[in-house]
Amino acid sequence: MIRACIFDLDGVIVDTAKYHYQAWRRLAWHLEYEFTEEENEKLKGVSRTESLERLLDLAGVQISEKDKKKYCATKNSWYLQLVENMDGSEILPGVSEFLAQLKDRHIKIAIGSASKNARTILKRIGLIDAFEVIVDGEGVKKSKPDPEVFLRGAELMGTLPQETIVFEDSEKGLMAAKAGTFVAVGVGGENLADFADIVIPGFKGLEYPTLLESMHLAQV
Ligand code: B16
Ligand code: MG
Repeated sequence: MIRACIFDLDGVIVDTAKYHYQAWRRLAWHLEYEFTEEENEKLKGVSRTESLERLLDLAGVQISEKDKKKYCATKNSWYLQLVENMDGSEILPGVSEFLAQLKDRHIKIAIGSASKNARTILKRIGLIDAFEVIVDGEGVKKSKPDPEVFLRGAELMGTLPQETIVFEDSEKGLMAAKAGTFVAVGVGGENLADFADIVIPGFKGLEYPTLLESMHLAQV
C-alpha cells in the first residue's frame, strides 16, 4: 500500500544535472583535465565535497583542504550563475501533471535531494510550496548511497519506507532507496535497471495507477 512519494530533485523534477556538469567541467579545465559526460554520470546524487574529491582523483591533482573549500565555492558560484534565470518552463515534461495526480489521491510528496541548492531551485521553478517535506543537502550528514535523506523524508511524512516510492535518476540515489527498503523507481535510461524496481523514461503521460499496477502495488 503506497502512501507517499519522495522525489529526487536534480535530474528528476528539473534538469539541473546539465548545469552541475557544466560547472564541474569548467573547474576541470582549470585543473587541465577534460571531464567527460560519462564521468559526470558517476557524480549524480553525490554531494559537492565528495564530487570534488572524485574529480581531483580523476585529474590526479592534490590540493590543500583550504583550496578544496575554495574550489567548492567557485564551482557553486558558477552553478548558481547557470541556474539564475531558471523558471517553471524548466520543470521536466509531465512532472506537474504527475504531482497533481498524487495530490488528488492524497498521496504525500517530498523532495529528497543531495543538493544544498534544492530550495533555491524549487523557488525559481515555483514548486517550493508543492512539497510538504523537503530534505536537502543541508539536512543530512551522510551522502547517497546512504539512505539517510530518504529515511528522514519518510519520517517527516510519517510513512514507512515500504509505503513510499522514491523517484531517482542516479545509481547512487537508487542504491540509497533500496538500502532504505523503499520502492525504487529509476527515472532515465535502462542503465538504471540493475538498481531499481522499475525504470521509467520520464513523467510525460505517466498514469499513477498504471505505474502501481506495473509494480504489483496497491493504491491507498
Ligand atoms: P549542490 P540530487 C545532487 O542533487 C546532484 O545530483 C549532484 O550532481 C550534486 O553534486 C549534489 O546534488 C550536490 O549539489 O552542489 O547543489 O549542493 O540529484 O540529489 O537532487
Ligand atoms: Mg538526481
